[in-house]
Amino acid sequence: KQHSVMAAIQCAGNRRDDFNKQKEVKGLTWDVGAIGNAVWSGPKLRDILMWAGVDPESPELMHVHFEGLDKDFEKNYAASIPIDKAMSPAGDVILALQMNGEEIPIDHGFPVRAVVPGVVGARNVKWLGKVHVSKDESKGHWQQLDYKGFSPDADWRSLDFNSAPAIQELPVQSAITHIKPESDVISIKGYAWS
Ligand SMILES: Nc1nc2c(c(=O)[nH]1)N[C@H]1C(S)=C(S)[C@@H](COP(=O)(O)O)O[C@H]1N2
Ligand SMILES: [Mo]
Repeated sequence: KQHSVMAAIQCAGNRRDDFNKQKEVKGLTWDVGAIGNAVWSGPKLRDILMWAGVDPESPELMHVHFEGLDKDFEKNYAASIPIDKAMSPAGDVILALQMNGEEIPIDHGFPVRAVVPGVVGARNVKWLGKVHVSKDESKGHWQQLDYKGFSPDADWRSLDFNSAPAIQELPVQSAITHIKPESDVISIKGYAWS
């Protein structure tokens, strides 16, 4: 059964340039644009996993893994999400076959993309090649050695990545994208996301 969900997908690095003004952080210096909204359509991940016989109550099955067909660090891109997010009866995680009612553009994950609304971009795996369920979290580079949250007093030069959990959900975000003075008013545009 096909479902549609509108989801803004945001990179954890969105507004990193603003962070840099407070304290130096590492990574591409994104301004406010590392976020994008679309309507995604495809089967629910929950339905696929139930069809495949996955028992949501099994203590052996804690994380759903996604593997992309692309490689970096000589390994396929890999990430995982907690099973509760994937299997919740109210769940909205889908294996998208369409974006805005058309084939997904290649840059955004053609032919299949895992869309995990509310969860950081890095877990919304594009060019999806494989899904599996495991007791452990993904060992992928971007799950273990990047995209983790640290306290403000941490210094990126001396981070112990094993000491922090992988980012899944993100805090509320908002930004102003346009400020245009008109005759007697100022027109302002922006976005807010939670
Ligand atoms: N297979 C695969 N999926 C991926 C990535 C990747 O490198 N490979 N990058 C992730 C990251 S870090 C982000 S922020 C989003 C970006 O999605 P977009 O290109 O549709 O904006 O894709 C995610 N999914
Ligand atoms: Mo990202």
